[in-house]
Amino acid sequence: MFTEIEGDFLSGQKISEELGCSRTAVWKHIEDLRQEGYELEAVRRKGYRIKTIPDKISHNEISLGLKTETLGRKIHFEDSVTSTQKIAHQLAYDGVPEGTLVVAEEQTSGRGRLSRAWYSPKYTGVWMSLILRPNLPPAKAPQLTLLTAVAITQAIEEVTGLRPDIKWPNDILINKKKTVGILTEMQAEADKINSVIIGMGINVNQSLEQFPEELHSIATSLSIELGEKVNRAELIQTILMKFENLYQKYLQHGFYPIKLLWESYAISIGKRIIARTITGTLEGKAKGITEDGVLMLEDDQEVVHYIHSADIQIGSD
Ligand code: BTX
Repeated sequence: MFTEIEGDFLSGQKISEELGCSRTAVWKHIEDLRQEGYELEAVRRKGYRIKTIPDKISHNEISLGLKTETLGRKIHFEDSVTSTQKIAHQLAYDGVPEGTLVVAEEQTSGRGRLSRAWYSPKYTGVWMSLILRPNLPPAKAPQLTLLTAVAITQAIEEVTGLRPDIKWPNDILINKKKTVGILTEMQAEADKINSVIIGMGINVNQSLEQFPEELHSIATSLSIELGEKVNRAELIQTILMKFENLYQKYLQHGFYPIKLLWESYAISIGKRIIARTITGTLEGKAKGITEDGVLMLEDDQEVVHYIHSADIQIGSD
């Protein structure tokens, strides 16, 4: 009915009469459309009008014009999944080649670290998992989180002109608000990685109202910061290009060149921070990262602590 009326108002009464359903059912369907990314205007006595239709991406849009050698050469694309990580784990276990990418328009149970939830609404973000098979010991896998952060930051800069900051280890912030989350998981034996699965969640085209209330003060999207919509397929292609470039450098020359780039985007270094780890909370100055990507925190007694995993809160300089 909305297609036929071509952008004009359609009253709830008319929809309910024509479809033979209640006004409540109409309202529910309208809410479903909103969830799917349609922007609808509701005006009293006039009804509903579709303002914008969702901007979908497709397998073709991602692969056409992609210039990488291995990353994203095989793409597993889905409209809706529980979590791209879950699918990627199964594919990795089944033996798919390095560079295989799982992309979804929506995740119904996207996840962050420590089983936290990652909000991944339809048609608005980039929710994807990349499968790598580096010939490395498992202890090196966290370096790939930092490499991923650099690749995504460079891609955001190139596509939007925005200047993101990286907060150790896995957040990318714009104007101090979380725009990207990275989740690195692996399948490994004691001394050998079988596969690393890198989950990337990027808020691209959400408006502030499309975030749940509890994220309003801590999260943002590229379009909120830029003031215009961003082409998600182009962003994915650019991330894959940057990633491949850095990954080749990393495999050839080790972590050092990546570390330098990472430091150039890091927001926490030199600042007072609070690090919440599983075993307790530490406070002090962030000195930098080691050659392995481990965070060095110097406390007020000038003791340096090496932090492998934590949530970081940034204080003053
Ligand atoms: P994290 O544990 O650092 O962050 C999770 C926290 O971030 C949540 O507890 C919440 O406070 C906040 N949060 C949740 N959703 C969002 C959002 N959309 N934007 C900003 N903040 C949010 C970060 O974990 C790692 C996230 C990885 C997500 C990708 S998406 C593709 C792949 N599949 C999957 O299930 N996870 C990864």
